[in-house]
Amino acid sequence: MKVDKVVEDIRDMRIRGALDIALAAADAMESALKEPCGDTRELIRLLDNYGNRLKSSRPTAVSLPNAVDYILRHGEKNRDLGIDEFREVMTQETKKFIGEQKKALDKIAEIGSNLIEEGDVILIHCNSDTVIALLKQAWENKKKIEVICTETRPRYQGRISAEELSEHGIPVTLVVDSAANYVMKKLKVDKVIVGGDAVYANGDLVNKIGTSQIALCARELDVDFIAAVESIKFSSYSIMGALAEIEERDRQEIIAEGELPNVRVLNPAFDVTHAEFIDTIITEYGIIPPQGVYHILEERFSI
Ligand code: RUB
Repeated sequence: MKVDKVVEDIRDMRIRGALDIALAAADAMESALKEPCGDTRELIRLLDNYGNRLKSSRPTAVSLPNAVDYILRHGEKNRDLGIDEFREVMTQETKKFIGEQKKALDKIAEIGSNLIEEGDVILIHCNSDTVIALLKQAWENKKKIEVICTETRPRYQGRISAEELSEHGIPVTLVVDSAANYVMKKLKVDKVIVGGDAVYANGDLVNKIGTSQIALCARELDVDFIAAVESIKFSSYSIMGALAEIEERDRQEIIAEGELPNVRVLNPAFDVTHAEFIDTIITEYGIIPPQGVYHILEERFSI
């Protein structure tokens, strides 16, 4: 069954990155709509159950519960339809949702590429589809940029970014995470651009572990720190004080099994960069300061 496979793929990070996780969950919910069920109520119960399983596959990216809840809300709205019509309407809604997320990514790439200046040296962290799309767009717009990728231990998503960008012809330098401060000075970095897994109503950004240290260095060196984030990653839960759970992953991602048995190994996968360190957030609605997140939440989720 597709939902089980997607849950497993998200948990084991074969599907990763906040946007892809949301798209895969929506796609799995869409295929669940085809499952045999006696009536609409039964199908809604099944969707609820699948939705909960999908939501618990990885804890941090808010795009995942946002995507599932979007579909479940539409399920509730259409609960009085007969089963055939319900399947049809919900399939269309889910496809529309997926289409909108892809459009949001393109829009951010377009808006973000306008922010890039000729000759910019840009440091990125981890592997964000949104950031990669933005940089490729800037390159296609004939801006001669250079990109520094941190390798992003322990899972080395920075290598994926380096490969994707270099295959596109963009000059790329790969550095260890702890070189961020050094290279920002040495290679005269103009901008840091990162993606996001969650953005709180106060503008704080949750992203791959190490992001907040890079933001501190950027502030110290007066380098622009920019987040490129679709609004599906904005957390309405944060208004009620429910912050994202920071995933802690297995120690064996850092150290071989049996090594240093008496040492505690902590492997957090994400951290929080406070709004005061973020200069700009690029969303599909345009460029906003971190303080603008609340207003988009207000409009999008009618809080
Ligand atoms: C990925 C990560 C990415 C965001 C944004 O972490 O932190 O920066 O998810 O990515 P992981 P995108 O590899 O642990 O999932 O822009 O693709 O949504």
